[in-house]
Amino acid sequence: MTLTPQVLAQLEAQTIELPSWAFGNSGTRFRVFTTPGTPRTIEEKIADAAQVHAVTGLAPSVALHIPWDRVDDYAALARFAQDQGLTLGTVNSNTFQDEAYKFGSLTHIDPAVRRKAIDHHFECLEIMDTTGSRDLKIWLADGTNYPGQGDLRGRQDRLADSLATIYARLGADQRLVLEYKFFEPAFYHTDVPDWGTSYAQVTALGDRALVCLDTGHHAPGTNIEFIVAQLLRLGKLGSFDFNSRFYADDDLIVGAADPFQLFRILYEVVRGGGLDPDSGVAFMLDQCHNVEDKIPGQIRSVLNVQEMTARVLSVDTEALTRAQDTHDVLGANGILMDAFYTDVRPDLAAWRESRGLPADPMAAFAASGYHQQVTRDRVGGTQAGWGA
Ligand code: LRH
Ligand code: MN
Ligand code: MN
Repeated sequence: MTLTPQVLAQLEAQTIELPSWAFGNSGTRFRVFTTPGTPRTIEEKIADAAQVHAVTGLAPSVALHIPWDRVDDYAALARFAQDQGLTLGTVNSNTFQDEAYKFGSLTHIDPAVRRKAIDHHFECLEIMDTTGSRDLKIWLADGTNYPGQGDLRGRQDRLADSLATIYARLGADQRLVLEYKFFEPAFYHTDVPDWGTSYAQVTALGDRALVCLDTGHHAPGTNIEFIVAQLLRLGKLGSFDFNSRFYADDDLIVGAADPFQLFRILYEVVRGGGLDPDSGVAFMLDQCHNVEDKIPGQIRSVLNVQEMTARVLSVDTEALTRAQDTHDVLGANGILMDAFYTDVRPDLAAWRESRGLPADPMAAFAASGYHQQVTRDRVGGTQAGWGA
């Protein structure tokens, strides 16, 4: 075994939250391909998420996106999730698909539109009160397309006001996490484009406001692991939206495009204490599966995160520190690369089996017949939300 009992104990505590929208149909602006067996309701999305947890033991909670997952009775939904062995996690607000928000939501010049956007966040907080969710995640599409279109400074000020109003409504155990994204759908400027802006805004709010880092939301070449290190150092890393990208906000399977980047990010997470259960750092996926099967896509994703975490935990940190302190440049780099190139999969398979989980979760799901069953049972899937 390469993985020591201490490493396995740390891995045992790791959980990764699944996005409800990963189970629905989604697409690009060119086409949404439908898939037989796609969930028609949030309950069916939760049932699919339960399959991921059943074969991996890694994903005990599901994030909701409102209004995509709006229901009449959230207490009943929470009970439904519980019966499936899951809890309802982060609640994501959505102010990017309503006609009223064409020129902004929390930053809008018109107080009536800002009020509508704030009220939507109050609805999300009420849902969280019922479901027991801890985190309200805010991502804004707000921004402009042309220089001069809006007053950058005024928009920041209005954002600060709106966020303060929402923050004032948080329950004692609730948190607000503010996600940034450098462009899209706005192309000239985005009101929360980077970690610095998110950090400045949440720091003004208080201790229970933190930054959400979506790994797909940076310019090419950005050193994301540095941002992770800095936010952990500042005590302001609230959560991750994991996914991977080649070009823009591709929302592909985490660790697929650049496994080494995922390793480097997770190295800084571990180094900064972000894996400790009391660190408050939430691991989530934010992905869509447009051409591949969705449940296996999510299984592969959580396994990718676990495998890369295991490799990071096998870094010989003592030797690395020694090499760093003595300016042994190639030695230090070699120690990190040794861990990156370590194949932990056989160890993880054996460990899974020892805990009553399938050695090969992908194969176990394929053999379960679940996909064939839901394909027979479900006719006419709903979209994940992008077109809904
Ligand atoms: C925005 C984003 C944000 C949304 C999700 C569907 O690009 O990453 O987290 O809520 O996609
Ligand atoms: Mn995201
Ligand atoms: Mn995104």
